[in-house]
Amino acid sequence: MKLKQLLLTALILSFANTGWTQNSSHNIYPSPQIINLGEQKISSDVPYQLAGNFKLKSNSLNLLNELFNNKSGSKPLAIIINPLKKADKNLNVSGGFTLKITPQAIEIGVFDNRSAFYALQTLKQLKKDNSLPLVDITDFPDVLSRGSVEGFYGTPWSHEDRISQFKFYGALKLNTYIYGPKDDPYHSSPNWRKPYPSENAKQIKELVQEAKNNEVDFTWAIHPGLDIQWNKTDSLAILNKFEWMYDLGVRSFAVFFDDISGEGTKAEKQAQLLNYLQSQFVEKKKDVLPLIMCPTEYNKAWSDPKPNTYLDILGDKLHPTIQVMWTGDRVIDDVSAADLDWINKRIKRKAYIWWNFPVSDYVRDHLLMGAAYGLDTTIKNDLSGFVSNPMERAEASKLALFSVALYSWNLKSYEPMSAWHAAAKYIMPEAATAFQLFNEHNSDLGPNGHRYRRDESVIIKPAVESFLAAYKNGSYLQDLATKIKTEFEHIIPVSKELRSKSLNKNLIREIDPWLTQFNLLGKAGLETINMLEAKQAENKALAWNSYLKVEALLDSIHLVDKTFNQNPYQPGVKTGSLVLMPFVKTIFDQTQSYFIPAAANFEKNSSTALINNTEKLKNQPLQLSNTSIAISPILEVINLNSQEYLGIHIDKSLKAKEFYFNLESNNLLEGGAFETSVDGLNWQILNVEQKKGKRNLKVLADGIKHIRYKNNSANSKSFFLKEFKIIVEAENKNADQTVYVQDYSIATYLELNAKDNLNLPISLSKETKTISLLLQNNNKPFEIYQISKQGKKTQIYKGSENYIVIPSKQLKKVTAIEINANGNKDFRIYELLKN
Ligand code: 14T
Repeated sequence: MKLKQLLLTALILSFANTGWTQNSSHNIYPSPQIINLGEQKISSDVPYQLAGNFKLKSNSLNLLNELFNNKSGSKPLAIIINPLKKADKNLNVSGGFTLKITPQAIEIGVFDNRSAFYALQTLKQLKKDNSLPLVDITDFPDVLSRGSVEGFYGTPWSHEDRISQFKFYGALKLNTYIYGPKDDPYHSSPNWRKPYPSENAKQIKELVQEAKNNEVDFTWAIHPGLDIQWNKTDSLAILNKFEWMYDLGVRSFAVFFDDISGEGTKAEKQAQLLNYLQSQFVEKKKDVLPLIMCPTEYNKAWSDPKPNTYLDILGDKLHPTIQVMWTGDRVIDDVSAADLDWINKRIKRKAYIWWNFPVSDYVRDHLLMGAAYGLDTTIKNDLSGFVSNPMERAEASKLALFSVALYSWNLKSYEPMSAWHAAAKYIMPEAATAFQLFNEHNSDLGPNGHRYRRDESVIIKPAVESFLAAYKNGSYLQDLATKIKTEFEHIIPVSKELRSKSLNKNLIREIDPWLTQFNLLGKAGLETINMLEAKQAENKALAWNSYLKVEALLDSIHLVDKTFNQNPYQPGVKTGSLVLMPFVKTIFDQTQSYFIPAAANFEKNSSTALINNTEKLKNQPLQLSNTSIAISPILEVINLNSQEYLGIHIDKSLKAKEFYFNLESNNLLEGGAFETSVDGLNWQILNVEQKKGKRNLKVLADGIKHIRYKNNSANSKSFFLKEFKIIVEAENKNADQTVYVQDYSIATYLELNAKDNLNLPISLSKETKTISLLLQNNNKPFEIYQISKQGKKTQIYKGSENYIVIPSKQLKKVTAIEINANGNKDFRIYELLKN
């Protein structure tokens, strides 16, 4: 009856306070389950007097002391804290509480110290200008374990990062942190059997303490599956390691079996080990939380669907209190009710969600600052935990973790967009609007092997799309151009504003290369619109100057991409990659034909592509540069079945020079081979000597346009794709450079270098009315002369413009023109046109 009543109240209240009224009436994050906010306020600028039957721990007391003063004289406010009496099972969970502020007192009902801590965190958020509103709150988490799993590949978070996370979690009622960075050798192979060196041990001890201060359960995970032996020695090795961790204060443990192959993957053995740890460790210690395990088949796509296989075995054999992690239908996926239904039946318990967002270890050139959407809001009874695997950039990850806090505490009230906006304000109150704009254009991941994408630039996207569609059909939509221009104008100052105003210097350091890139994108975008406007006004010279500026900005963007964040996986710095960058590049490419009408269509026609005949790898992106083509590396083991292959086709304009591979394998060439082809039909075995699947070949035969690795054996072959790269150069590199000046392309140009004078042979027909020169001279003066048949040299131009038109009647019996750049090294001649 009580429960029913409560639910009814909740229902009524949630109707009474729906949508904006509720959101605007309070700013409590996460949103309380039941809140009744009064109009009246009381002062918090008073001392407090504790009463009731619950003894607060020091972390809660500290919080309380922060909230009130200890001035003598004013009348103290009674804070009455008692254990909850209600028999409501929702409320009687760790962290559940009631909080009532009346003019006389603050009454708090708690289940545990975490409840009190959370009630006080709520008070802290309610407090404004030294006053508290009258309020009646009943609050409890929908999901028992909420937080993060530091489970990514790449540089683990720093000590400082983690401390900062725990404070953030405490304030947002997140209670879980699972330690499992893939690149900590003491978490995984080779050192999982060994104790931490003393310096690390000391830090872990501190972390456990700081987690505790914030009511965060610090879970330490071990990843033994790469080389575990299923014997007594290794069971004891784990037990010992847990003992050491226990001595450092750890009271929660996990065992991860993800991303392994071979012996370690056996369900029975894994279950046996976990049950052993359950009986020999958890049950003996008595103060350790339920074990968590990450299965090898941790998502639906990777699991054997047949009955009585891996997941069912875990379901049957694992001790019922052991929690089992799950990422969803795929490695990176949204969370759906149907999926939970499927997995819960197999593991015979509620799945513990490992949400692979905003982890970016497979798209390391992108920041994942988008909204956290795709989370089902009806599944609170179907999951035992919800943790997010974040980016290696800890501070930037807080943006998504804020939403994870809101979602996992109160599923029904979760609204991704308003949570995302609230997150920007919460994390960067000093410059929330600028931060929001940055986040809006740094959301998508770009094409990736997991096929996981996110919306990006959603507000401006329709304008950009309509504009481009119309533009391609020859019409110019002025209003949209103006709108897009405004967006770019807003983008330009964002990086400066964030850098100067943000109090979170670590956050700025993490995103710094992207801030640089974002600023350049803004400038490039603005200049792109300037170019379009000049073109509309039929001012070719002005348009050309903008074109040069866009080109220079794109060069800078390219340079930033090649200079910063040079990790070996997805090196570089991408921003606005879904909408804004493609807009700039499309207009830039298309505008070439405006300057050189004869070259009507300069759309990219490169046929460089990934070649393969497997379903699994067909979305693997290529990394292209002027000098190389590479298959984007893949972290996981790749299995090529018999006759399957993987390689690169090279466009005809490119010449393959060198080939690099690193597939980290000992038996690559047993039944498998590298093959090359000119036509894609006839293949030749490429003779390679490889060492541990690694090698580079300096000289490739002429004419090769395809290179692949093919499994010619009857069995499947497995390897890692660490590197598969071809060094290329333009086929016509040795051609006369002056041809670039009259090749109908402004993608190519001639640079004068230190040469002062350039002599360009030229012949004019009767139809030629003018000659135009498309140059770049950075506003430095230069001269142009004409050379007649008799060798007579006369000056026809002196000045410093970039775009020069000379009427042909000024040119008499010309055989050549000569350009004198006066030592200006950056002088470029893009094109000489005869009209
Ligand atoms: F255990 C898991 F639930 C899990 O997600 N494991 C890893 C995780 O450490 C990593 O951060 C995440 C995102 O890349 O995906 C898992 O690792 C993978 C998954 C792959 F599909 C590594 C390579 C893959 F190809």
